[in-house]
Amino acid sequence: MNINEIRSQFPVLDQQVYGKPLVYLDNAATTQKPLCVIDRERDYYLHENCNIHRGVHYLSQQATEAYEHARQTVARFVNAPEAHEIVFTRGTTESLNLLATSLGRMIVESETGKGGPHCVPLTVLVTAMEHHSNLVPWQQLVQQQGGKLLVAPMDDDGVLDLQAYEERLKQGPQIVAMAHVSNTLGTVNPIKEMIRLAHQYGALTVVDGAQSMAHLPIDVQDLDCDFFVFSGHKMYAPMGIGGLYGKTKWLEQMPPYQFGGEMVDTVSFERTTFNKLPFKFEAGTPNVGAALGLETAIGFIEGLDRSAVAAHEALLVNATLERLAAIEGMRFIGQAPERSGLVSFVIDGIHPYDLGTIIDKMGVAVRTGHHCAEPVMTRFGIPGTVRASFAVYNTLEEIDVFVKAVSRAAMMLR
Ligand code: 7TS
Repeated sequence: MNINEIRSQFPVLDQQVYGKPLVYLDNAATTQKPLCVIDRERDYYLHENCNIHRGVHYLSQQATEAYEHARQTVARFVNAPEAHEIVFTRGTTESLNLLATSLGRMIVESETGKGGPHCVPLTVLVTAMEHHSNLVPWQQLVQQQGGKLLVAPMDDDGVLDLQAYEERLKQGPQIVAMAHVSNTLGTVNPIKEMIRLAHQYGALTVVDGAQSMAHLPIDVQDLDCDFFVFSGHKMYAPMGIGGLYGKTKWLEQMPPYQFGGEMVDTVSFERTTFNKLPFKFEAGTPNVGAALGLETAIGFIEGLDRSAVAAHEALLVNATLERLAAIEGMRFIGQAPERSGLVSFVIDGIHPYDLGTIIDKMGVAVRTGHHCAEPVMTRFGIPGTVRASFAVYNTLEEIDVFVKAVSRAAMMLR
């Protein structure tokens, strides 16, 4: 893999901040975008912009075709059997809110009989390492409903306790929502086994793939998950686009999430019937340009040697762990043997925010804080971590700059 050639496709990396070369290690928050993605979106607005699915005229038809082609590309990328099983959303958060609302209603209605007077309390199982996006929507759903949120714990290394997970499954959750990769710990969860177990106990499974899509091959049929959600902007695509995969049999039964144009079939003042999949879940004008950018980003990822990328990212993680370990008071948060793409840590006696602020002045961009996973911080008894997260364009030289910056900052703050 020629990293310099790859870096040349990301002009944003080639700049100085505070007079220092930028070292961008905040890729779990959002990756940078290659020129091909930027150009694709620009081209759309230069030549193709039009609202879709509604027009008989040339531009509208072209844009509709391109948008639906992007859907097919996403379906192929995650090995979904049907393109209509991919619903475009703004990203992971919107996908999860859609599911909490719509899937929650589907289960309640199917268990009580439509319009029945009694609500069946919903039970949802999540893991202890969820991002707030895969926790709060489920928590709010069960709370509104008098139901229960169950949490599968993890050990001190940030590894999920599979036995405790199975114990929770015995309490009969209807839905299990799990991070594929933790955004704070880097843990890769054994989701295939978790999905198998969940199904054995009759639960539906939702996989939060926000941190995995760019790093790991995804095959929703092999995983047999019921739903898989993701954000484009964490996989070299524009912001404002993402999606969800769902098995047809569930998407067919689920009620719409938002109402308006596009998602309807016929409308009168008395009654509305809804459009077929996936349009039933895509109310209003979608972000067409970003969807085309997402398709191009998938092409960018597929154009790389994915096993070489994984090896490169593992090299960056291992080098970071090894070099940071020499710093006095270093404590890594998340030491799972199966990990991906990031390193989180605290240094005794130093607030992560202070450290992040100082190394920012040295040109190094990392994230500090709770990373929208406050319960993880509570679990480890810390206010937050410093997190360095990697993408294909990061180099060992950048790791060196980062480790030296951390080391200097730690000396200054002691
Ligand atoms: N789930 C996980 C595992 C995430 O890492 C994130 C974003 C989300 C859900 C939400 O994704 P969104 O695209 O809808 O915002 N994670 C982070 C992060 O780690 N730093 O900034 C955003």
